[in-house]
Amino acid sequence: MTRNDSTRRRFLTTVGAGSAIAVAGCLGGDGSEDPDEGTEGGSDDGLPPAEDVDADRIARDPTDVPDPVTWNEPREHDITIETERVTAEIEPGVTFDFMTFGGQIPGPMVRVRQGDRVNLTFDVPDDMNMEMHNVDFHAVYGPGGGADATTIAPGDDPAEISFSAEYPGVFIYHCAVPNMDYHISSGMFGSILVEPKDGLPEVDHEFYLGQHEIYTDGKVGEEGHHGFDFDAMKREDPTYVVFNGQAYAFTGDGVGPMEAEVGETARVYFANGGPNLMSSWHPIGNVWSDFYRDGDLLSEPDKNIETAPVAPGTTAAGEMEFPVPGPVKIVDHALSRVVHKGALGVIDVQGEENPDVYDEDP
Ligand SMILES: [Cu+2]
Repeated sequence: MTRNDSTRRRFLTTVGAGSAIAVAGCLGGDGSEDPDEGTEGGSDDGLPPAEDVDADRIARDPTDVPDPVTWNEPREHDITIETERVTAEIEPGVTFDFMTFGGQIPGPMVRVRQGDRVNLTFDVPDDMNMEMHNVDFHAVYGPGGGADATTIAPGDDPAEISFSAEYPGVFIYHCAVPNMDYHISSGMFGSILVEPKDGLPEVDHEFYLGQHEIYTDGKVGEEGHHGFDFDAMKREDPTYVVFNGQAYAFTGDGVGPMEAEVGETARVYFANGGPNLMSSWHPIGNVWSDFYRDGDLLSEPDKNIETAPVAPGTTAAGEMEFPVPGPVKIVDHALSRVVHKGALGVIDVQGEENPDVYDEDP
């Protein structure tokens, strides 16, 4: 049994009738099956039943962002990152064994100022799986971005490293053991934000999203417990492409949309964990009015970018204004990933209509 129809209905509801995007037309109004579906992945014997979950949701709250830097002198930060295995739902009825930094996806955002010192403790509890783990920060000068010195096995004493945040920007961190593609695809990535000495522009909201691919041995929407499909990963043919580990998480049918008011501004930090696919990052019904390409926070941001490439292994940032109410849908504009694989999040913008800017009934 698949849930493709309900997934499609959810997408159509979320996108809304009359949406400017044309993909709705590709779905067919009759809910008929895509002839390609049902042939990918999975075994004829079906999946084992869904397992008990360890957490209500794998998706980190996108507002779970540390406060902006307010200090003007270098500081020291003691940070602990602990790995955690979590069985959770990718979408309702579909369970999967995730590997995480801190129990949710993406891993906790680390936020410091250029020149700050970070003392990192990295711990892999012995109830983790048999695999070694480590953490490679793209914000760190040093072997493996810290990975060489943090490689430990479950139950080992925690690893400790200390580094100076020498160069500003927003960066990814990820597990970088030899089979790192498997670990990242299971959820082991997050972001570290090194604010420039002059700080960042003030905004009303900051959101934190992480895109990644999940390669399972089931079909998309197939109820039950999905195992990991290494061959699909090697073919770079994911079952799901998701934001914060969960299909359609930040929609009305998921854990709920992100929220903003007309007249406010938002900056979205967008980590593409990959491990393999470029994201074509686009806000439907809006534009990245200031776009920090590749996470570069020193150059002047690019202006009014519609669809921005975000390479795997990158955290980019985009700022938006909200002059009119209505949903802004964040997508990977490789749209089959939106329609069929889960890459959709919504910012619900509430407030007064602004017909000077947009009038839907003139
Ligand atoms: Cu790992």
